[in-house]
Amino acid sequence: METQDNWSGGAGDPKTSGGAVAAPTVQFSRLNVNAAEFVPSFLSSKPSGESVPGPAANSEGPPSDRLQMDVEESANTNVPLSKQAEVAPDSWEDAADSEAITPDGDLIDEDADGEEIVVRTKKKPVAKEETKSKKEHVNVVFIGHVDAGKSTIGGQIMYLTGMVDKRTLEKYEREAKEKNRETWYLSWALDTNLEEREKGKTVEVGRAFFETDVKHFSILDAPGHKSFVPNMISGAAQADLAVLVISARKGEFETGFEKGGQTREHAMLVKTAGIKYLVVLINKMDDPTVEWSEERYNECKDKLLPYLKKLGFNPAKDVTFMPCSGLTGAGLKDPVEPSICSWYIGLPFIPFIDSLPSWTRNAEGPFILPVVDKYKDMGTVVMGKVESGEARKGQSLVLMPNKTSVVVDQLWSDDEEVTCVGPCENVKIKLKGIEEEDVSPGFVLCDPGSPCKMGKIFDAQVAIIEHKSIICPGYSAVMHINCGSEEVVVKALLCLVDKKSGEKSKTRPRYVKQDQVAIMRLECAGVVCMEPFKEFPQMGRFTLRDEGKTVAFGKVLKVIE
Ligand SMILES: Nc1nc2c(ncn2[C@@H]2O[C@H](COP(=O)(O)OP(=O)(O)OP(=O)(O)O)[C@@H](O)[C@H]2O)c(=O)[nH]1
Ligand SMILES: [Mg+2]
Repeated sequence: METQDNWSGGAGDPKTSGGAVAAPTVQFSRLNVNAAEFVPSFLSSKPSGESVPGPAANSEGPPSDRLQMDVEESANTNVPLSKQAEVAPDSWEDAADSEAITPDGDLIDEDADGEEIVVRTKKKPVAKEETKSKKEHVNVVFIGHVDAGKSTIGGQIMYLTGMVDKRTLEKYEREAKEKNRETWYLSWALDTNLEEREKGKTVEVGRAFFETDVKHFSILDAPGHKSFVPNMISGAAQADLAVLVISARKGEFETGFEKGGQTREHAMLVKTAGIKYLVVLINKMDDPTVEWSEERYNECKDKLLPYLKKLGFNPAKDVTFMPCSGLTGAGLKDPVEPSICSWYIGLPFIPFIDSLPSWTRNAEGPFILPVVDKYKDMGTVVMGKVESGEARKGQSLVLMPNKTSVVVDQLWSDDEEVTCVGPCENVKIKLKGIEEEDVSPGFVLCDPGSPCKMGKIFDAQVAIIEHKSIICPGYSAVMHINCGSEEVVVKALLCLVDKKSGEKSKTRPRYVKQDQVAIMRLECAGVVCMEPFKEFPQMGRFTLRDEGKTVAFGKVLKVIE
């Protein structure tokens, strides 16, 4: 019997702590309550009895029907997962940074390996008749190799939770058919531009949201194609939870996981982005080459696990595997029919992510919003995920690194207009006092009382993961830090760090190579918003990419100037 292999094996509602028999109720958003079950024509014309009956294959009522999950068999979570994660062995970065040596021989106190965000000044202006989102916000990024089914799963979830109605899907299906891409119609809910629909490939991170009784989930649908990894990185930078989508179809799992496939790079990039929890959806289980085979599921799982472990994910606590079909919807909202799949008894995907414990929300800290994107709409609108603090209509903020003073004119949390936004929310903010041309992704909207740090030259601990030749001073690459990117040059190599013991070499290395960790001084082409990792992990970790490949990842130890 395959149970949900989740962290600590329990998927019980963390809020019902200690309760051995927790039965949380998940209520979906009441949008489109009347949406009828939609069965695409190309699926309904298939011979019956097959495992491909249409999106809401396993739901008996309309998509937004009340969903009740009895988690009795897996509700043994007595320790909050967030606590468990704290004690989980972490990646190289925690082991190898206890003391960093500056070129002057100074010791940088780097012994705090926690991921806690430093709380600075308290600031909470009072506003009357405030409108703000009341639910807990969770940002979920879908990652994985090209064509694994990320957008299809995203679209299916939108349908199952009543966010996309039957008529829209029928329209997508008709239009997709005209483009000879009929099986792609579900992905159209997230692949919205022409190029994406014509080629059947996501280019920009798609955004959508759905709600349950207690949580508001933002979907970030990342592109799988290797040309768009930079977009994927900015999606990962905004996420709290990553969902690695794997195609179980014969040949596809192999291509996606072999060298060159994006499965490995994506998993590594979300780990580098600081995401601690991973749900691995083994998708396309309905495919004729799979037919819900437990053997194939286990094969995929067993091959992936050692790699995920190597990245620093603890299989017992940080990773949960589950089978599904994005195309039919099986395993997403409702349990898969036992006649189709009798061996998996864990929770389906949506109830499972709904049952996860809360993510840290730092509402008290200063406002910080790294800008992911911007556009013009009768003013300058910036988009991104609030990392900490709150912002209200009329509030004065500063946009770093240019220190431009701006005033909040209008705010949206996902698509809903509000007067106040808070941590973890995916927001749009219209600003007064700045032109759209003067904002770039990677800028950070801050509280004027405690703006984020910025710099051009900094020391960092860098792990080289893939590079054929040696890296010497003068080497340049593109650094992706939070939502921005900038060209950087290695100014000096300061010391090597032993990966196991964390010990630093007494002499300066002449070069570094693959699989080594070094402390180096880097210089950016322009001024970049960054914070020492120790003080604000989300703004202190970065990736170096060169010639379309992720070469290294690192963390900022000290901003020099
Ligand atoms: N049989 C089957 N096909 C699926 C399933 N999920 C997705 N597909 C098909 O796989 C193809 C790719 O799906 P997408 O959702 O566009 O894949 P993606 O991961 O978003 O791809 P990129 O955005 O290019 O990275 C489409 O033809 C889908 O119909 C599934 O569960 N079963
Ligand atoms: Mg896609």
